[in-house]
Amino acid sequence: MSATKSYGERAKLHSNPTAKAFLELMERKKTNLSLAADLTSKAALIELADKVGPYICLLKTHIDVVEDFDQDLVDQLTALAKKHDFMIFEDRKFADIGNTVKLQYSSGIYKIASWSDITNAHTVPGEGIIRGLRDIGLPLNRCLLLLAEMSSAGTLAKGDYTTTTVELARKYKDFVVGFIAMRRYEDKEGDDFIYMTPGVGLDQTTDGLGQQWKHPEVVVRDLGCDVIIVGRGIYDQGRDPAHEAQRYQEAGWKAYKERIQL
Ligand code: 5FU
Repeated sequence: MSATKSYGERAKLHSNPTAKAFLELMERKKTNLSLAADLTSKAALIELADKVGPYICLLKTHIDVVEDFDQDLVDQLTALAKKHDFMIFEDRKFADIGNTVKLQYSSGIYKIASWSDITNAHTVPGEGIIRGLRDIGLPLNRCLLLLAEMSSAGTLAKGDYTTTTVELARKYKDFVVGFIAMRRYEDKEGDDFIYMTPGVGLDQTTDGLGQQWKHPEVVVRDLGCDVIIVGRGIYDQGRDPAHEAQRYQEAGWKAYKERIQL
């Protein structure tokens, strides 16, 4: 069961090079925290990534909310990823047919495939979306998460939709390394998916717009997820991002240690 193995043990066994490198990074840096950096200014995003960088394994971006986006932002984020030892995940949530997502992933203003180690996709269109993204991403050593569930109230991603999404991930294991999910699913022989979970908060439970925040203990220890994705809990006005990130790093790591019973 991958839930009770350490990230380091899982890294040794993993067949996907990017997932392997990511699991090694978490073990080395002792963090399973991803920052959801939903800021609209380039300077603010860079400043936040630099402050929080020491505590995270993954910087999650929504690059299309940045008002003054340019290639220099990408260069600076990539440099910070090297400086602080984290990976980058553009939370693009692709959702179109294979041919269109190939263009959206490789081209346009953002050229996501050229800089984002990990991205994600809905499975609404069927398996063509995975094949399209894989054509672009695999030669660049990128990898994909599928949205098997969402954190928001009333989400339609549940039941058979989730089950079929997991089956699709198994079919394209060379590129699909995990899920956006609210809990860990039962492993089948040979599975080792990475479970990343948004909707995590230490201090609040809702934002009044459908977001639902759970405690890291529940998410990692009790529900078996691997990575906690935290945004406003770290950078909301009045908070000290480095201090909050450290709190979340400690809480996430403690919950993980309890899970693997070290
Ligand atoms: F796929 C999902 C999801 O189901 N829920 C989410 O909240 C993604 N998210 C993202 O995680 C969302 O787009 C934000 O970027 C982030 C959560 O930020 P918060 O400020 O911690 O609520």
